[in-house]
Amino acid sequence: MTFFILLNLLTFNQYGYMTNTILIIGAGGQIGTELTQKLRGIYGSNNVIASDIRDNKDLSASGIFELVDATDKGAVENIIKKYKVTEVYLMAALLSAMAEKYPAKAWDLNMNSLFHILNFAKEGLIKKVFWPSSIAVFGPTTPKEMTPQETVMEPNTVYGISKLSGERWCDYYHQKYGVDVRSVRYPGLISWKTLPGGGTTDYAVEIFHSALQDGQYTCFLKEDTRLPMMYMDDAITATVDLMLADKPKQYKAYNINAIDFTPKEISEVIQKHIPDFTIEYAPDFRQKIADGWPASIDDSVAQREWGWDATFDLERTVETMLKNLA
Ligand code: AKB
Repeated sequence: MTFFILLNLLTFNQYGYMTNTILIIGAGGQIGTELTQKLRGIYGSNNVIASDIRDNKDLSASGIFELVDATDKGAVENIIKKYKVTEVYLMAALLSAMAEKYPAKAWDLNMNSLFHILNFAKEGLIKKVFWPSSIAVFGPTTPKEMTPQETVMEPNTVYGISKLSGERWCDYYHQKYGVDVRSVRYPGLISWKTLPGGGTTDYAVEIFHSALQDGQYTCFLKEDTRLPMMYMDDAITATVDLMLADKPKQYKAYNINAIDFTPKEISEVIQKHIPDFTIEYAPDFRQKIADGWPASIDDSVAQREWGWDATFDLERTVETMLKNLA
């Protein structure tokens, strides 16, 4: 087992050296920040190039950092060639709430950045790609409870449409050109290191900041809106484990599950730690997005095929968030 994991950490670059050089695009975002730290721990700081459209002091202090716009094909290609990159994690995206406000920009960023990377892989410039999908690929006609891996998929959001199209393109490049591209469908992610930006599940992070700062939170979703969520450590483990698994015969954007809760339920767990904490509800346009998403996810395929298993329940997530943010 250890032998195979070590083998997966190594690939041959164009000069025949055994090496694995990783480029993370969108490294300054909520997932990218922690993914960069994790991968630098595994592969060494000099082998993990962080890049983002915005400058990031922490990422440049801990290793190589490049400023890049993910839609700029030439600029991304230059970085890949400069560092002889073998693997790309494409984390740059406009999330669900922002995408509703800027549909054309969301389509441009979410789709064209993916095409560039898939084409680099098709041409043999890079060997492996991670591309994040989301529970947003599902829609109002999808079964809401324990949503299966394969089911009705009719997303009604700009973001969901871009993620489902992205999944289909990844599958196409895998089948037609043998591109090694891997994906998970992230649920809402909870972390204390970096704030999320522009998503519908962002309330599940904002609530902790407001609870500690103001003792009060006004939630933009109704109290009984149940959504699938995950603590960031689990999401990073899923990402890294999937990338270290054997080369898949088939492309699949895997459902991954950890916890699901409503705003009321998470507020009650926070109240166990901060008894005076209060919550109010003022649903806005994000309610409609959330209403079209699953309430819980069936991830049995990921469990079976590459041993996925989450470790953070709601109590542990709340405890970890409050301890670190305080
Ligand atoms: C969002 O809320 O848009 C994201 C997601 C579920 O992909 N967190």
